Amino acid sequence: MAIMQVLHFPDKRLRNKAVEISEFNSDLKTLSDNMLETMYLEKGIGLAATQVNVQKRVVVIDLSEDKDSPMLLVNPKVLAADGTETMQEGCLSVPEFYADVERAEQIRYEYFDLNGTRHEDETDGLLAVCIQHEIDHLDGKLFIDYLSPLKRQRLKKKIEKMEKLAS
Ligand code: K1U
Ligand code: ZN
Repeated sequence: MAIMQVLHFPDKRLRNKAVEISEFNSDLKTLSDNMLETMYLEKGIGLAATQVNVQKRVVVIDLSEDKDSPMLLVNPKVLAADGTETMQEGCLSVPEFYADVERAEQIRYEYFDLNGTRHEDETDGLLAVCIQHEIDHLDGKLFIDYLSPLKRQRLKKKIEKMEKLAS
């Protein structure tokens, strides 16, 4: 397995739109293993392929305390959404920044597994938020896009300050 480099905002490659997987082969298994290892090392609960500069619709998630319940979602899609809820979100591509985001509370979603088998399920809470956050990544969208112009301006200043300190 290999650790992949996670792209950080404002890297333009985070705005690429990922394409659907059509071949369920050993390359997909290698990609998902590498993404899981990277997500665990970075201490995230999710990771989308776009964040590691792979433009394919692949997402990994593990919400378990012991990090022993990995989920792989290939070509994930929200089929139906109900209600709204606001939760504080973070992002491995926007380190050290957290903000409240309003999303659908409950979702029905579909995805494919490594064998190309289709699954359909319903969920809410953190998993629903995480799936929506990761699908946004596959569409080139970041959680900070939901912020008010004032909050985005503050974030931009914070990042510029951090970049100055690092240089
Ligand atoms: O996609 C990513 O950047 C991963 C992201 C997923 C996510 C976290 C919180 C809400 C929605 C989506 C993270 O894992 S950020 C890491 C983090 O700060 C965190 C870890 C555990 C619980 C909550 C946040
Ligand atoms: Zn993210």
